This record gives sequence, structure tokens and C-alpha cells, in this order.
Amino acid sequence: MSNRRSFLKKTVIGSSVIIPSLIHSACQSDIREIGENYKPLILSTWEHGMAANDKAWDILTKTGDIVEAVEQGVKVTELDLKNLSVGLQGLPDREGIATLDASIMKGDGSCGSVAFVRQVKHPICLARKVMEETPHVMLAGEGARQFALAQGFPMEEETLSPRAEELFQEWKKTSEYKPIINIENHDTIGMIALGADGKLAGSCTTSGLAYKMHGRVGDSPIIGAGLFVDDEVGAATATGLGESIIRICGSFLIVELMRQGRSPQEACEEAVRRLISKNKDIENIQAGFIAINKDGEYGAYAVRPGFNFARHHFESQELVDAKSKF
Ligand code: SD4
Repeated sequence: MSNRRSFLKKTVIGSSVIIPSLIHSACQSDIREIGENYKPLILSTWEHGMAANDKAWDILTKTGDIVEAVEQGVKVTELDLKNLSVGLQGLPDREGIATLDASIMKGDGSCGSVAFVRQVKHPICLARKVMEETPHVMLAGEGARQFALAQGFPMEEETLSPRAEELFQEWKKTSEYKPIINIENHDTIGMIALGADGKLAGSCTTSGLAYKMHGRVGDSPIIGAGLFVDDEVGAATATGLGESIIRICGSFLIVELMRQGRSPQEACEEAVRRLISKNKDIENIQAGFIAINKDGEYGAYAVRPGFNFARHHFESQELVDAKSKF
């Protein structure tokens, strides 16, 4: 922590007469300016984040284009046929239809997302188009599909991948809706990145919960829930049971906690505590968060064991097991 920031902290704690607005502007002015030298860092949820990070790192370090990096990075996962929770090969809803959610955000507040979209292989690219080509933030369902057509996206056949079809047929025997922790419903990819120029961006893409109700939308396309990025502070993204994450505005909460001086690790832990306190049936819920700040610090925390994340920076790339509450 910079001397200036520790001084500010002491000042705030040591005085009972500071006016809140002054505290706010003091904290704001403590933030490093974009353009100083930052150490690039990329974090992604789960093991598939390793391959996604590789792609994103390549783009970030060669071109410095952080939005391109987070878009192209998670596209790798959208194409990964082994992944049953991201892309059109993901497990379908209870009607046997794969519907996808995705979002992308820049640290200057620009963002775009798509929800409940069908037949689009790369929902993350469509989310970026919403951000860059429309006056809106979010398009859903048939409207999102129409927009994709208008933007020249190819429409894919609505057939399930062989593995998804097999599992769906198996599921139909009981048609019981029951998320299985860390397996069928928790492989969303969320990626957050810091560039050498101090700018941040993030992306998040998923097929959502397996066998969800038709029309169900999770946290991943909801700015502030599944993803939040602010160039003044840092970035956070989420994976896990979307309903539990939406209830606490998880990613926004983490970025705001970091703004108030918490480290990324402390902020992720506080978000998990909040999530546990606001969700019933917590024994059947897994949710995990990752976060980075502009000092290149990072953190991760989950409700229960089993969550890991991929980290890529100059010295190394590694898969890290996150700590958990239970
Ligand atoms: C959702 N957060 O739709 C996502 C689920 C997830 O892999 O993490 N899926 O609720």
C-alpha cells in the first residue's frame, strides 16, 4: 500500500470530524492515474481459464488491447467441446435447448451483455457488439438473436452436442432439477485483466445452469452481479449459483469494498460472507469470486472447496486453488 494511502487510512480512522464527502474525494484522489506503469495480470475462473488466459495474454502483451484480450480469451472456452457449461455445447435447459448468457465490461464504464440467446456460437462477441454498436447495455432472447443476424453472425443448428444429448436424455428419466456443486453448474468462465497502461476489462460467458427453466437468466450477463470493472479500483467476476450471486450484486460489491480499502482477498471473503447470510439452503450452494486491483494484487474465495482459478502474469502462469468458507 502506498504511504499516501496508509496516511489516508490513518487520517480517516483517527478523526471523528471528517465530512463524508471529503473522505470520498480523498479516496478518489488516492487512486493511481492511468498511464503509470502497471504489471499486466489476467485471472480466469476454473482450470479452463489456463487456455483462455494464454490466448488473452498473447493479445494483451502483443497489442495492449485489453478488450480484445478478454473477448478472444473466453472465446477459447466457448469453443471447448469438453466444457458442458459454456457455449452451445453446454447442457441445455429443461426443454432441451441451449441458451447462453455473456457480458463484457471496460473499466471506463462501457459494457454490453446478452442473455437467453440461442444459436450464437460466440455470445461474448455479441455482448461486445451490444457494447460498441448499440445505445443499450443488454439484449435478451429473440431480440439478441435478431441483432446477431443483423450483425452478420452465423446461426448455428439447434442440435445438442453428443455428450449434452446423452446427459439430457439421462436427466429426462427423472427430470429432477438439482444443481450438483462444482460439477454440472459451475464452469462458467469469468476473466478479469489489468493492462500495462492501468486499464482494466473483464468478460464472462456461460450456458448457465443445466436443466434450468426455459427463460432463466443467471448472474453472468448482469453487470454488477457476474462481472464488474472500474478503472479507478479493480475488477471482479463470479461463478456458481447465479441466483445467490445476483442477490448480493456480488462483483459490484467486491469492487466497492476494494474502493473502500479492502484487499481483493478481503473483498472476496466479505462477499462470500454476505452471500451466505442472504441465501437459504446454503448447503446446496457453491459460488466463487475472483478479484484484482490496480496494484496487481488479487484474491479469490468460494463458499465451499473445489473452486480454482487460472492466473497469468509476467513471471508465470498457474492454476491456484481458492480458499473457501466451509
Ligand atoms: C449461472 N453463474 O448461470 C452461472 C453458472 C455457472 O457454469 O457458474 N455455470 O448461474
